[in-house]
Amino acid sequence: MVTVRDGKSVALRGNRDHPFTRGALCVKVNRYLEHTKAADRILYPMKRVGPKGSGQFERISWDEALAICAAKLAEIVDEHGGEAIWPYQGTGTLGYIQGETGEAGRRFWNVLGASNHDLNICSRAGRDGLRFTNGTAGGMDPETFALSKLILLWGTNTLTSGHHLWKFVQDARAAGAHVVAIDPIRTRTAEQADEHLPIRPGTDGALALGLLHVVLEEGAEDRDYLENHTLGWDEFKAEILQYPPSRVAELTGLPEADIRALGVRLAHTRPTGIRATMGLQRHRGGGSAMRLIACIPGVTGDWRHPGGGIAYSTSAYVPLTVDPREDLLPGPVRSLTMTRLADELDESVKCLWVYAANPMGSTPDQNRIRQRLLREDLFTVVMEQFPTDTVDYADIVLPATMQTEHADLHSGYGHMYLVWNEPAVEPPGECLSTTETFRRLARAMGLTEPALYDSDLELAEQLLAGAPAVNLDQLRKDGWVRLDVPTPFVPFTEGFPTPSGKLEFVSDLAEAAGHSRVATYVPSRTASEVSTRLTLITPASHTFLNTIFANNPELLRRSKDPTVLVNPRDAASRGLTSGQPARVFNAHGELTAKVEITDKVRPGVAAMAKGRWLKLSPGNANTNALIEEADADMAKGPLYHDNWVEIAPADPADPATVEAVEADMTAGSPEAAHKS
Ligand SMILES: Nc1nc2c(c(=O)[nH]1)N[C@H]1C(S)=C(S)[C@@H](COP(=O)(O)OP(=O)(O)OC[C@H]3O[C@@H](n4cnc5c(=O)[nH]c(N)nc54)[C@H](O)[C@@H]3O)O[C@H]1N2
Ligand SMILES: Nc1nc2c(c(=O)[nH]1)N[C@H]1C(S)=C(S)[C@@H](COP(=O)(O)OP(=O)(O)OC[C@H]3O[C@@H](n4cnc5c(=O)[nH]c(N)nc54)[C@H](O)[C@@H]3O)O[C@H]1N2
Ligand SMILES: [Mo]
Repeated sequence: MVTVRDGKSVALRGNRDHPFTRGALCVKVNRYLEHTKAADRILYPMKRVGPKGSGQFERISWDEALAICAAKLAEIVDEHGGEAIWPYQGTGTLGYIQGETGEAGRRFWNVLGASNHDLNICSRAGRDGLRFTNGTAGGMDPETFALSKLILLWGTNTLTSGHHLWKFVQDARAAGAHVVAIDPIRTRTAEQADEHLPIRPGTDGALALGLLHVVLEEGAEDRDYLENHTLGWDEFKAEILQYPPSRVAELTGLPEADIRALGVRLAHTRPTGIRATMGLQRHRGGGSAMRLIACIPGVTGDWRHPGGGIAYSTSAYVPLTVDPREDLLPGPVRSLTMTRLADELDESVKCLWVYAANPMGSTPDQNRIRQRLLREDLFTVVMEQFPTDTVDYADIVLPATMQTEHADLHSGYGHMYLVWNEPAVEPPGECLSTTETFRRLARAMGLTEPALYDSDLELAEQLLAGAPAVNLDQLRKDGWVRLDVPTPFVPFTEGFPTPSGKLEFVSDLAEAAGHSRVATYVPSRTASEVSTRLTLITPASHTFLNTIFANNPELLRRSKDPTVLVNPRDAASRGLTSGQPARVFNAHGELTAKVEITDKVRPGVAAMAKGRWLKLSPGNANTNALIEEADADMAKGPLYHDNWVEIAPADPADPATVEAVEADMTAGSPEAAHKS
């Protein structure tokens, strides 16, 4: 909620009446107003005046910017066909009107016949894995964790990446629940848990099978549930029996006694709630791991109880879609894959249109992407709020509004509410919302399709057609509404949305898609090899939201990054000392970071948070310089936590050492980000 005085936003607070957030904001969003007014905010359209990548621009009018874009798009469609345009949309906003879920702009792209964009960068591998088991990625209402007696926080850093859930974990604890974090890193969440299992990365599927092995040893499987609500138990049971705790201990690097103890606890604690989020599916075997973990409640019968089951994302419950009007397409178009930018941004692409995305900072294989963006015959447009590393490669930059300045409908993928975002202030400078930019662009191109000109409120009405119980006027007044589900919400009481209507331990769909028919353990890349190198994990930063806020001077200071966490054993064998600048490198690239020697990471693991801006980092690189462009087992998901790296002390004479860049940053920041 924004307090406005004289047309200016002066205060921001959470809505205390909201049942899920209860008014709490995170360290980042607490600074949101400050961020909307930041000195480096992009306020006007700009065109490139220096060489590609130089970040040198001059201000132009919207009329000129639209005329340039319209002419260029028309020329490309004429000469190369619409598929030469790649609308590269990211997750900068998840709003249903302005963001990825609402397909903002998609109708416009369909009229031009632009390539389709597969926005698979975040959570698709896990989603697909869950769908094979449950028919949907939707699971527990996160609020029902308050009712769980055993909570497994599995590959998720709740206190950093979704802290609103924590209150419900604490409520459960107050009622006697035991909380276990399963994570190769002792995160702040793991620190707060009752128990931490520092699992070897990418071996979670093996752990799931090992825990179920103990459940069987205890005779605690729910036979009635297995018989009536699941498919393929005999085959799956045979799979489980291949993973006794002794073998699982070897695979996961966890003590056999700990696996056994958790298995016994799982066997006898109902309800058990599993919170497994995106962290554990950023691996080669990530989709299969989610598929397998989702089998646990099928064996224990946990779906019978509120507070039992698995929760990944609640997006599947949000019934809002805006019709992207595929009928406007001139014919079938190819799909280009968000995580495959370095490969697929080839000569066949003549225009890269980036919005709510920062591929230079977010997408794997940064160094190859940079080379691609330098191509002289590529026309690059970036709609942005800030002068990101991607903006530096733009030919045209279009200034974008922020949340306080545009209308939107949100859901959040961790709760069961719809939220309305009413603009609180006028946009600064000449910033425009995504929808308004596409409306103006359509006009500049002389397009006559009426659906391209729907207003934000018309789009909101269309979205809400999927939720007949929700009235837009009421929602605008109240700010939020719970989805049309009971409280407490227990899913799958009427069966599972799978082909068999049951929870599927065996899946024909999985087999048809080239996976094992029975849910099985697929190790990650780095878990399937023995090596002296380190597995790099690059999870959420506590102070940034992906690359958002990473140019805020205070949050940048608080991040204390770039830091690479290394276990004392691995530091010793490399001659590393704490606080020392080091090179982190592999075949794809390298960066400079300060070494932190700590037993927070298990041996064999190096950890660095995601999200830094390259130009505010030593050596002009962030973790994505080290991430190979390679696919997870499902949905071509990225492998952000599944790469080998080496670490060596940095050459003190190298200008890219941490100290040199820190001195640089304090001298010029945040304007340092503006090169012109
Ligand atoms: N502060 C903050 N919050 C955020 C974000 C942010 O950037 N900053 N990003 C948002 C977005 S877009 C997303 S998708 C979510 C992501 O949030 P999460 O789903 O929490 O994902 P990650 O941060 O990638 O990883 C979570 C944890 O998984 C662990 N992990 C990595 N590999 C493995 C493994 O093989 N096995 C197991 N068991 N654990 C593993 C990591 O060590 C990490 O602690 O967070 C959202 N919230
Ligand atoms: N190494 C590593 N890399 C990762 C990950 C990881 O775990 N490790 N996680 C990945 C994940 S989970 C995700 S979701 C992706 C996210 O990657 P991206 O899709 O690139 O998303 P962000 O970095 O959050 O934001 C991109 C830009 O959107 C802009 N933006 C915000 N709101 C708006 C708006 O309303 N309009 C416009 N035009 N722009 C806006 C912001 O200023 C920001 O610069 O990153 C991935 N990158
Ligand atoms: Mo994400």
